[in-house]
Amino acid sequence: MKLYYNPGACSLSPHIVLCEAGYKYDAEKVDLKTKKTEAGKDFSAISDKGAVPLLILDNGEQLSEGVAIVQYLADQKPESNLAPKNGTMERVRLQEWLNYIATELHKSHSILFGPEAKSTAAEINVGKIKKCYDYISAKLQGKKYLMGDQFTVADAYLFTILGWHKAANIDLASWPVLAEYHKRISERPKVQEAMKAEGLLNAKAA
Ligand SMILES: N[C@@H](CCC(=O)N[C@@H](CS)C(=O)NCC(=O)O)C(=O)O
Repeated sequence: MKLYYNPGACSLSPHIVLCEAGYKYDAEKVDLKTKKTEAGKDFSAISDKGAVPLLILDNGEQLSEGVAIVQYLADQKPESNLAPKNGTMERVRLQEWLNYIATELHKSHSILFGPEAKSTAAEINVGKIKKCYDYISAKLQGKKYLMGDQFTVADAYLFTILGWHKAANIDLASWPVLAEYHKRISERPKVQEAMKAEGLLNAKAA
């Protein structure tokens, strides 16, 4: 299995899941501006979306979309307890979180990384991100993880996106529940392993 990633980008979420579930995997860095991989390949020729994360399965099949990738990885290793069993209400609750993070939180950041970062639209999106922080913070009150006591793929995803607060010029300290949650997850050994593999541990966060 091989993960195409960019350090600290949304591909960190499946990278964490690969480590948490104990997969043996390869990883190749992609420069999202030049679309070149670290091995010098043209990433646009590999991925028709030109976006990370992209997972290449052992049979050569490609899997894109972070939310699909993390659930696939969790389901192949049910003993890792990274996702409740398919068909249960708990699984639907997990999907409810994954979809919220993807559509409301993750994508509100995209404009902040492009040429419109200083636009009014970007400012509006920062407001949306803050509203998401309010909502998630209230839901996380008194809980260790999004689904309760069990770390799941939704936490890998939320941790990754919360790591972008500086790019949104937001001080996470204004949401103490989120700041503690982010710190708690950052200390997990497998999260550290994924971050180290991406060269993030001694670098300044985005
Ligand atoms: N819908 C995709 C979005 C992936 C995405 O936005 N990837 C970003 C990095 S966080 C990317 O590769 N952007 C480069 C580009 O679109 O040119 C998913 O959720 O996996």
